Amino acid sequence: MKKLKGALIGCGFFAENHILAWKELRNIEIICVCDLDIKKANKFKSKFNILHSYSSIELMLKKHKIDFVDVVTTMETHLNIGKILSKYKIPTSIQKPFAENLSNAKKIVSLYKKNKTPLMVHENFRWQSPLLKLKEIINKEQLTKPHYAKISFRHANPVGYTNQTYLYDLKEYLTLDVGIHLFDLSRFFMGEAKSIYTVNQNTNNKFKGETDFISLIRNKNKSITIVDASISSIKKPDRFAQTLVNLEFSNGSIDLDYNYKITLHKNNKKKIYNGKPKKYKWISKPWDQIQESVINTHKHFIDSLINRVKHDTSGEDNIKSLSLVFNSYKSDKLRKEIKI
Ligand code: NAD
Ligand code: 89Y
Repeated sequence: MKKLKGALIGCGFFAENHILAWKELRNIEIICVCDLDIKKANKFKSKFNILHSYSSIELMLKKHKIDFVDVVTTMETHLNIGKILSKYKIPTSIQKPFAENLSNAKKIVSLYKKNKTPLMVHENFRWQSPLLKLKEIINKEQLTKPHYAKISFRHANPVGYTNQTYLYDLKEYLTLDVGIHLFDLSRFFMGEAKSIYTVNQNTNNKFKGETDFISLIRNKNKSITIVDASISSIKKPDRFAQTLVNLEFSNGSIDLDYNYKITLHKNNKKKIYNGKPKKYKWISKPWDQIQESVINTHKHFIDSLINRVKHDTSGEDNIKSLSLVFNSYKSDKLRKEIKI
């Protein structure tokens, strides 16, 4: 089978997970890497045995025939990068947060639409093994009519931000950085939202933005989701980077607890499952479930390209999660429930 040739843009902290995950897929070869800082691109090229490194995206695209691009840069760069890649009609996977405001996200989507080019947001939490397992059990056990969800990401492990120091200065921090994943999970399990009410808090003065938030979402199917997150939740063992979930339906309930333990309650019985991520040599705690999900997310990106179907987390789809994020900030600011 002919390998698809890809390029990776942005050789920073999280890109190491992206490249190691690409190496797990047999039908892929990442032939180029690009970073504005050529020293970083060169170092990345030698560390991961890549053929070419660049500091200019346009130059890279002019010199090579590239089937897809994986963008692992921060949100404020996405519109400019999207303008270039969509002009060259290169199918693109782009990291979250998709953009720093809704207007830029919509501009990126319309550029790709105009150029008939596939665009996926690398929204990886729904591709984590424990969450995929939850979804699989819900479908298999036919849990129906959801009425309640609680989706929680609380920890106090500095590793959740010390590698990403750009987060300290954001006026809007945790909802944009992590809430985006959790709102996407609410949509994944409970369907689309109708409104949101949020209270933000700052419990760590290293950060300009909120470090904790609680959101209440009314969903179109009349169910309610509570989403909460914190970087100041002290527990032993620490919970980073595990998303904990409780879901209730008309005929049962299911919980994803610490250490990937899943408990199903149905027909007056309790059944225990294990949602552990798969093991790979380069994956380790506490990032394991995030690292493994990068492989699953890449696979979804490539499979959808090959089968010419729209990605589950296409740019268009991600605007719905992003809209929850910005309406969440609006709700906290105005102290009122905001219609979506
Ligand atoms: P980083 O700052 O370490 O790396 C980004 C790199 O992109 C930098 O080296 C920068 O020079 C380069 N860059 C910026 N603009 C560029 C351009 N126009 N052309 C080429 N290179 C360019 O950032 P990071 O911590 O690796 O985060 C990248 C993204 O990944 C962020 O959006 C972050 O939120 C996301 N992230 C996602 C997860 C997840 O689980 N999905 C986890 C961590 C980080
Ligand atoms: O940036 C965040 C993300 O997207 O997943 C985990 C993280 O790296 C820190 O909480």
